[in-house]
Amino acid sequence: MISKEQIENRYTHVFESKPTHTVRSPGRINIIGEHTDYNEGFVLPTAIDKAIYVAVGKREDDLIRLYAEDFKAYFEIRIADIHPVEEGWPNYVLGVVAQLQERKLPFGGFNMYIDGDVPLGAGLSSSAALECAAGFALNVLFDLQLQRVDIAKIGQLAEHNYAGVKCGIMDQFASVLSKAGHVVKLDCRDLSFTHIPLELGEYAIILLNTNVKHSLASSAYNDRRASCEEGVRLVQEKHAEVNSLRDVSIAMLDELVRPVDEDIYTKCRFVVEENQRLNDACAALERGDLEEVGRQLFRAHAGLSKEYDVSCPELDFLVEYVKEFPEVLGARMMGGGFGGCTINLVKKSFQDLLIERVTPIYKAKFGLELTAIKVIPSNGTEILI
Ligand code: GAF
Repeated sequence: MISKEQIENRYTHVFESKPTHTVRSPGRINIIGEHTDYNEGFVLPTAIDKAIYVAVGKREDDLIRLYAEDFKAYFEIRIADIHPVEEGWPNYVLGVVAQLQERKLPFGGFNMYIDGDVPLGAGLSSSAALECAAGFALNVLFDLQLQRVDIAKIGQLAEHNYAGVKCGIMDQFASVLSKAGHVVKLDCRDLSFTHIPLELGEYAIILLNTNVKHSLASSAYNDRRASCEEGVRLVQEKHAEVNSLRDVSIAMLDELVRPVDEDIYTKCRFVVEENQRLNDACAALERGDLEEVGRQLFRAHAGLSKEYDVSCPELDFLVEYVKEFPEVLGARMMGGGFGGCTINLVKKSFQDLLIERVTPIYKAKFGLELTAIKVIPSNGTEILI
């Protein structure tokens, strides 16, 4: 946790004035349901106790001035000149601003100080957290009357247009609409959702961060999305009523996609089955059957690795390794893939021993540090008062 005072003091130091609002927007985990969001399926994420913090204040001119603590870097642009930039990190804010322009919302120049404790590139959605923190902060600063769902949608479009990733809405939605102690079961078709209590009893969720960052992750992500869309197009040739993989059955895929393209078939089948796994895991969670939730996590990983092909050797190793311990009910890679973290459902009394055992073995095998992260399901975006 970073305190409000700390963020405000840093803003004052950087911009030589006082901020008017400070906002915290969290990163997320996802229990199960990967690559389902952009296929109008379900996801089961929640916000975590690690967040991006921004402090904002109005300016008299038409400049946007940003400062990112992580990079010790300033960025400045005139509102009228907004475009995606080489530097990378400003795009998450500029993409949000471009959406405000697109919606013809009234806003002016501002300063924004950015800090946070979401590990970057770990698959915990630090970029979505920044988009939502920026959207939320500008909403209050300029009294734009946006709802939380609007802010999530704006963040998603910022990611599409300014970061080039055709992501679904899971990460932004989890950042703005989570509730402490709960997971969000979100229907990505109509954005209806319920908060389900995450009652883990003697178990806990820990993340094992591979510290692998795959440079081709965004293009591979967009490729997967394109495969799903092509699968839907093939099914639509016979079933015009189908809109997305949400409407597609395995029988339809067997008949209409498999004969045309085996790879697209495998990817689409994964998505259809992942939705089913999510619904099964949700039902198990609601009746307190954590063993079954764990089994679904292992199955999901097998699909993500062998069928959807978004894992990597480090993630596969970590999931395989924990299988030998009865204290670990389930594990899988989490998020878009190609690196980042595994999510593990582990007996609380065994967490530290697991970390102690796996860390040196992982280092010896891959020459990389393994970072264990204990997370607490937390509230979504908030203004710090
Ligand atoms: C990334 C994306 F941003 C999400 O929208 C989602 O598709 C996820 O990968 C995979 O489930 O985090």
